[in-house]
Amino acid sequence: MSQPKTIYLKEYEAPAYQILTAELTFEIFEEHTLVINRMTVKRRGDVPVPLLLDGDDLKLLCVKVDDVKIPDEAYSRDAEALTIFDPGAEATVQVVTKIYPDQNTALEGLYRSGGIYCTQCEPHGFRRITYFIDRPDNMSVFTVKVIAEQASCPVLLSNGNLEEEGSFPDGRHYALWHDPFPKPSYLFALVAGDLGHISDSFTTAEGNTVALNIYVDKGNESRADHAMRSLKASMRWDEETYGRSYDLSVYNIVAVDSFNMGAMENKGLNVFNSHYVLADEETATDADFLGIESVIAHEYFHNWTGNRITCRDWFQLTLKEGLTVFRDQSFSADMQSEVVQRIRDVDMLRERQFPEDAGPTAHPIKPEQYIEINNFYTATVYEKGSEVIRMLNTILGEKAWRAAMDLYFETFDGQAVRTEDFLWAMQQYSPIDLTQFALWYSQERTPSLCAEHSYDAATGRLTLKLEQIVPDAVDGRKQQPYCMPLRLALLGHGGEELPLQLEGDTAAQPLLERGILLVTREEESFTFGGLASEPTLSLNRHFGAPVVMEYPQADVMSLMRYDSDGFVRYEAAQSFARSTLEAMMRGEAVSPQFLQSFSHILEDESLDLQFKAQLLSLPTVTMLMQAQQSVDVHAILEASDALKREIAVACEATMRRLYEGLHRAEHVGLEAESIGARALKNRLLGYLMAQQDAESIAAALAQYEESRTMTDRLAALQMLHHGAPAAAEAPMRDFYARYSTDMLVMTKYFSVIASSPQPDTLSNVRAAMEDAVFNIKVPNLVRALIGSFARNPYHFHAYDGSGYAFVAEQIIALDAINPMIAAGLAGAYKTYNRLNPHSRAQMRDALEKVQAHRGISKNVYEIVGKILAG
Ligand code: HT7
Ligand code: ZN
Repeated sequence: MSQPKTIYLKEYEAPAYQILTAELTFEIFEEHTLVINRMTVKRRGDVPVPLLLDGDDLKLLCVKVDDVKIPDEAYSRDAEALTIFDPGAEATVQVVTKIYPDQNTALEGLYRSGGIYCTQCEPHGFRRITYFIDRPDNMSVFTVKVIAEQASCPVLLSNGNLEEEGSFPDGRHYALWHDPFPKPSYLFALVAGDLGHISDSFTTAEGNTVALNIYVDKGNESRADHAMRSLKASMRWDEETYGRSYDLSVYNIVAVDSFNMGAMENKGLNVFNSHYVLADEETATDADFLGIESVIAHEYFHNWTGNRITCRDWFQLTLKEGLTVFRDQSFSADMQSEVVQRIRDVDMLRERQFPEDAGPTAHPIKPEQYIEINNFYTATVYEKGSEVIRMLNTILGEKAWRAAMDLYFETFDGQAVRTEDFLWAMQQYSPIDLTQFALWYSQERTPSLCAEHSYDAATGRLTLKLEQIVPDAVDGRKQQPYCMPLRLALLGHGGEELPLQLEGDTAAQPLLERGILLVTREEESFTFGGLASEPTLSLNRHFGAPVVMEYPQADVMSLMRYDSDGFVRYEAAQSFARSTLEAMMRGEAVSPQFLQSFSHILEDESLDLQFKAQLLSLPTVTMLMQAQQSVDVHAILEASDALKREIAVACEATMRRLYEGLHRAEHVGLEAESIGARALKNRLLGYLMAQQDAESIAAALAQYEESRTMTDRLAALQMLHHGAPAAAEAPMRDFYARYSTDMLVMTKYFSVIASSPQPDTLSNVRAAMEDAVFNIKVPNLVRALIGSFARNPYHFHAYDGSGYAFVAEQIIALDAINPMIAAGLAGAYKTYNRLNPHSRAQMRDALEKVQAHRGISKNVYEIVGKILAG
């Protein structure tokens, strides 16, 4: 392909025109859709300039200015835009385009999913519907008329409020929607089809009634109840926590099966991947239920952080995404257990974002350049973005945070703004100058914070030395030390928190009374006095700073047992397990202290069950890879499997007793205790199954057969298929027979197949691709089968290179169908630069085949190019 264009933040210019209003008529026919788009446009400056309207893959039928068809020489067209040379200072511009939703497999713009017409416009989908100033700093008031056949499309939806509906004598009907809030085109949405729905209502704090509707495929209505409950809880939470109420009289959600991501926050008409709407105990796991609660909340919270206040340009994406992830994480922490949620969020950050930050596609949460913006909906922009917001929240403290957020909402409501505007609002209430803090927006890669302490018994003083290791940027640029809040405590022998008596310049530490040190320099020391004996240091509590904490002196055994900060307890357990695995990789035996600490947790009856299940988990392969200079996946896998077996042998009797006690019929609900019981029980069964003994296999088979929840059934199925494939044959057949008509459940079946360590996994994946249920055009199925395989460390990294070659082959095939999904899959190769030489050479071969393929999309081009250059 020809060299794709790079877009730079520094080259930003406001558009020359604004589209004040857009009246759109969609005439939906079986084979195509006509889009009549009538815009009022206003030039910003005094001098005549061309009006540039973005367009992609459109068939243009007509252009009019002020209701008169314009001659060919008054405009020009290329693959990306329609340019009208001089429409005047104010004009009505009308364009008519013809589009083909059925042929749209990229799922951007207007497409058809399982018979339902729906749209996805963020970031650049609207230009695949009509010519428009398709950028977020152009905000317009939309009025939308949808016309379609009544029989096949009884439901016609768009943004805002329904103004009018009616029918025509030819069997067609229409609906007219008006959204009074000016919005960018990426928030536009349209849905048409034959859908069932559930309805409810919500009364806002201001006393307005909002109609709530969730549209789903007919027959699935009862599976939307949890989503509705989550929506109402989110609406109440945003009122109570941020004083933000909903602003239209209707909130519609539509679930579709083919969707590129989780969901989309279109104003008043969210479109969701059905995975994040549909759930019941028979078909959804506990993780699915939690995922629905969190994604429903996320999209709802965007109404204020994203829609009412939007981004000036796509470089500002974290302005809405980082902030909204922070808001949804806080909501989930309030709905569930705070520490369990924090551990989940940190796990996810370290599992997905840290490797991204360590690899060749690392970028700041606010990137400065891109080729394809779709490649920047990343864990960095979202999850690290949320951690940066969390640090601001920590620095300000709850009261000042709320005041600063109020100021942000009041000042920028109705505008398209930058991260600098957000930081301005924060600065007004911040106890510190945020200039250095702003580096978190412009620098990439994860810093390490190395801690060392010394205690002087004679003076009762402890000195803590901190050193920030800030890696260079991907392009070799030197980066500066950060300003970060470090939560800490000094613990006495019984785990009690001792007073923090900092000596020296305490004025520079305004957050100390809240147990927070501000770390700002590359190297610094802090001395604490008044300590009768040497305390245990508890550092980076609650994971308040998103860093790799290196503290070799940490007293992990005490921290695991006594720390009052649940996150540090978890961190100590993980760190002990990690050093044990590293020792095993060096050929050492498992230390008795590790096994003792493990059984101490196992037998602690005071622990919350979900938290206990987390404390008993081992670091993932991805986490262990991060600590290796030259990654050897197979050594990690061998050590991990061996440690699981050793733990199982050492703790077998206790594990069996606890398992039996937890495997009770009454544990079916969604309350924390039942979720915890399932989490712990399945963690224990996982260890027991590592022995591959008859008793454990029988227990897993019994669990599969008796299970009344998908959580238990799926856990048993996975353990059997991965650990005892012969015993798993009947359950696998049974599962397929039960659920083969349910696409969402089949994604679980495909994931089980693709994530197996068994030697026949690749051939099973190839066979599954031929299964009648599999459809390469449905992203959920691709992610479940091919995506799970690409994350399967045993087979993706197969010694003979077959895993790398298979995924490359799939990327090429998928790229012709859906470039966004293909580029997502290419992310699996991000470990390239850190692999051992043998694997690296195999990976290079696979990636070069992708790169050399003719007609590769710019999505895949950008990712693969960066990986190979890294
Ligand atoms: N704001 C949305 C991001 C998005 C997206 C969603 C669905 C399909 C394609 C998409 N491209 C970008 C989702 C969110 O963060 O809430
Ligand atoms: Zn979002």
